[in-house]
Amino acid sequence: MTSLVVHHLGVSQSERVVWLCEELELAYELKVYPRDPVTRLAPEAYKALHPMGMAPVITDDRLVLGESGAIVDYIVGRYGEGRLALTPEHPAYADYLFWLHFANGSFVATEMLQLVANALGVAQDNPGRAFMNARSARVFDLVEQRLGEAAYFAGDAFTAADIMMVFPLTTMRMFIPRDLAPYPNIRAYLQRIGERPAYRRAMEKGDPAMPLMLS
Ligand SMILES: N[C@@H](CCC(=O)N[C@@H](CS)C(=O)NCC(=O)O)C(=O)O
Repeated sequence: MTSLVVHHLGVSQSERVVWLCEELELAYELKVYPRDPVTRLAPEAYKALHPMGMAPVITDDRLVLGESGAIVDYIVGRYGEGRLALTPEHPAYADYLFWLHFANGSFVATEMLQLVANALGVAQDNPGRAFMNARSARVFDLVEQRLGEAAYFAGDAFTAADIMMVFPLTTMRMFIPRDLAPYPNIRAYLQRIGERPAYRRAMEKGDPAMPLMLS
């Protein structure tokens, strides 16, 4: 057993960390925190874990670490033994880095604009909507194109870049709906993801009541 503890907030991007640990078959401890039933935000016990009070958070001995990308890099680097990451010598290294960072740097960030606009009641004919919709369409078009070129984001092999990219393609659509009908490559990719035993195990452990947004 490692000293690694994954603190998973229900229906959130910390599902990635549970999934990563399952893919690597790590001996980790999972603590699940349901969202506050009224605010739908993280409960006080979760907020107390890290100064940012957001999911995901891991603890590892005396370390407390937040931020999805940092956590994924940490676990892959510390416990991956070379699995699920590409090194600078690999021909697809730049693709690996691009998608690993695109997931939160551009994809989640773009979709969050829509979430905030909806929460603020921004009118559908507000000119800002056209900007947001165009940016969101560019994201989905780019992802669709990539999945027409390669089975996984970094090429032939499943990597941590996929673990970062799947959350905005799946669970995030519960908060910001997006019809995947125009995106056959994304739909085929999500079917492949859904066949991974580690993905199934992670979702069953972290969010057993949550529908899997694989189509
Ligand atoms: N960039 C951060 C974003 C974290 C984030 O926004 N987490 C959401 C869950 S998807 C959260 O904690 N929401 C509940 C809250 O803010 O109380 C990361 O990737 O770790």
